Amino acid sequence: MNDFWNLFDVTTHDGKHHWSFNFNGKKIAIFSKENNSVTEPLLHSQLESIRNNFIYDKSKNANSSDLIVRQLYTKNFKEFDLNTLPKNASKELLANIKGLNYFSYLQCDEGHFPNDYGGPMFLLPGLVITSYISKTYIQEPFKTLIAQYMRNQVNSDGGWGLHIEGHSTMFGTVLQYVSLRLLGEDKDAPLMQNARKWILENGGATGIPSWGKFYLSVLGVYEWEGCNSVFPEIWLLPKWLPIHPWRYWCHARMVYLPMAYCYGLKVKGEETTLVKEIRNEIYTEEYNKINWSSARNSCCEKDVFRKSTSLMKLMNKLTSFYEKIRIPFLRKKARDYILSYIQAEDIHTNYINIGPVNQMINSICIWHKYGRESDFFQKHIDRWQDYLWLAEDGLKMQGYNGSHLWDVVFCMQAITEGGMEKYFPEMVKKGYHFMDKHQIKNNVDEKIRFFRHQSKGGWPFSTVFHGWPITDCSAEGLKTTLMIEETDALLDTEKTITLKRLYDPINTILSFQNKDGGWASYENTRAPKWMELLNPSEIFGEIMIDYSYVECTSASIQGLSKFYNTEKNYRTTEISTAIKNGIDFIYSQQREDGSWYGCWGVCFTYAIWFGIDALVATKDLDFIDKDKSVANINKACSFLVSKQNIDGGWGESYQSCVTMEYVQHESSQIINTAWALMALIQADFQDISVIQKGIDFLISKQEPNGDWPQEGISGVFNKNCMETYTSYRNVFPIWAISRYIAKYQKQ
Ligand code: LAN
Repeated sequence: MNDFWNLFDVTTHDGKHHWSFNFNGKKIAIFSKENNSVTEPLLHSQLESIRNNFIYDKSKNANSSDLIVRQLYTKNFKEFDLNTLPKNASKELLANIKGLNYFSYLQCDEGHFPNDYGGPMFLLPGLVITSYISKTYIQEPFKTLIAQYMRNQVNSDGGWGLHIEGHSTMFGTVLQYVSLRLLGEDKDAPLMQNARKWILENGGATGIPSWGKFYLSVLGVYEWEGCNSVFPEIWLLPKWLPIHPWRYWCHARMVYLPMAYCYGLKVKGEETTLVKEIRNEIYTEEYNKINWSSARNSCCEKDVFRKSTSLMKLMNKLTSFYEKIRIPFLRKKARDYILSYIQAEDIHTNYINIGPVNQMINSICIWHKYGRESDFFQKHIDRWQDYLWLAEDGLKMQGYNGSHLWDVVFCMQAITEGGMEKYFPEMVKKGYHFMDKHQIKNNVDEKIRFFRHQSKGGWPFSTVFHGWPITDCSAEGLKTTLMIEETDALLDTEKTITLKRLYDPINTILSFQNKDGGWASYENTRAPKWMELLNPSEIFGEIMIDYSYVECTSASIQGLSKFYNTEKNYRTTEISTAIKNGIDFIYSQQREDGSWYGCWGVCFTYAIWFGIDALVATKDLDFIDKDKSVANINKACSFLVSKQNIDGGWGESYQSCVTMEYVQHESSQIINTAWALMALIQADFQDISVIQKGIDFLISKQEPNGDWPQEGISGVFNKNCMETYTSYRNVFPIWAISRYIAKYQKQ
């Protein structure tokens, strides 16, 4: 551990985390709402020293361990007083108490667990480019810490991947290269020379995927003519057309929305000397000689995940033809509409926006329309910090504004399943309070005009301020509330999430169900699957519509069935029909070999845990075909057992997500092991030795203070991009052991 980081202080406020640190006795406030700037200019030598304290060796593990926040939060760490436990306490109970005692220190006063939610490498460049064109200069020491993160995450071949563990791609490499240049890096520094070599040897920046072409065009180091059209008028098409964007997956919709604004106006920053220099550094030919229209469809082989389809090519031809004859009146109408949409999203999300990509592109639009000094733009800048996170590898941008609610609901379930609330009642109180505060209380304004699903009663992934409800977060919220209320961790007067407030999530969850019986992520599926043929991104799979997912469906079924078993007087018939159809969807997604493919975690072990939990939770309901469920559960167990390693653990590589076939990790992984165990224990798997070996593996990996080490990356989106879930290394081993204790060691 690094003493330097002891100089940092963290305070949390309003569900957000603020950082400040002392340097040589000077208090330097960073990311603080009250004071968004550095109080004293830093000397070159001080910056050098900061940089030296953030040297990270990626070759051991690309995933940093979130040491800074953990070191800060455990400053006054004390071991749990084991004398308060029964003399014959099992080793599993002791491990769990140790694990929870450590984890309790990571819970902040608001009840959540601030942690690193990084992973993707294409987010921070969005911030650097936006700040550059809008002349929102990034102050020190942020600038140094951002550059340091990029430096730390370079691959050994000189390039950067789509995410921290990924192989080098044109997208990752050009974006980091350009960002580092904007942050002041010399083009002749060895890091930059290597990166440039990578870029030029792989065909140059004309081969950057379309999202990269977009960012480079806005910066002015690529020409808009070299981009396929993102024509704003698409928003004026009749809504019944399957290609109308209101039908897209909300993340795709909310990213292509501001992109269309920028494309329509060919938004571009000032042509500075640096911009002109970069133009001469990243291409294999002279900038002025590049054939932009042929560059439109070029994409570096190392980046391609989904090849452009014939339908997409046809569409591109039509839209580039339209671009030549575009009708000014329609363009203006579309642009005005898009702007009103962006501003509605700003209001709905308190300027946080649905994700890190639309936050930056919306900022560009708002800057372009209203200017740098405008209140609207300043409100955006205020929110940039919500996406930033500092760990021992530097300052990074997260995939979301945090995973607050998600961590809380899992932790609460991990505690209550094993009866651990009697040892950690305060943790449960704080967690429950967080869930209470962050349940979404109202629908958004102009819900129909802006195609928003109902929100009331749902739960978000992060905070109520973000406010987009998610199917499984809502269901986990409902289930967790009921689980906590069944324990005696709360006095009756503390049970503030009243039954009536649970009717709202029931309504919302029921309304989220798709025709195929499954649940998608944020909304219903709104367009046919063939829309995926029009996925323009090259690098992501399944982004066009919101599909039904095993994970979201399982969580929704579990939430509904928990409620169904508790309260029989509310929409009982609809709930049972929804559960039945949901289970049919789960059956339909199970592969011949008994497994399920995971879309949001790495990978099969994650989805099998969800699949089995849904089948077990419902198999005894009188409208479910018990024999079928049991047979399917057994098949899934056999699959899991066939993947267990000799050391008792399970380990899956993120390549499982990409290839859609189970790929063993080179070593057993704590998180995969915990998921596999939770599934097997829930399934009542008969060969206890399989389970015992897994539990022993988890315990053997636990560190003396109760933490577990950070291993490989464990989250994913759109099949190809990975995401770090730092709390998982604590929550899941604890939960697996809790489940074990509840099953085999009931006191
Ligand atoms: C997330 C994070 C949470 C995740 C779960 C709740 C775990 C999942 O069960 C449903 C899908 C959801 C909500 C999800 C969807 C995609 C997100 C929002 C992310 C993985 C976090 C980051 C990612 C987002 C799309 C990143 C930006 C990239 C784009 C392609 C726009």
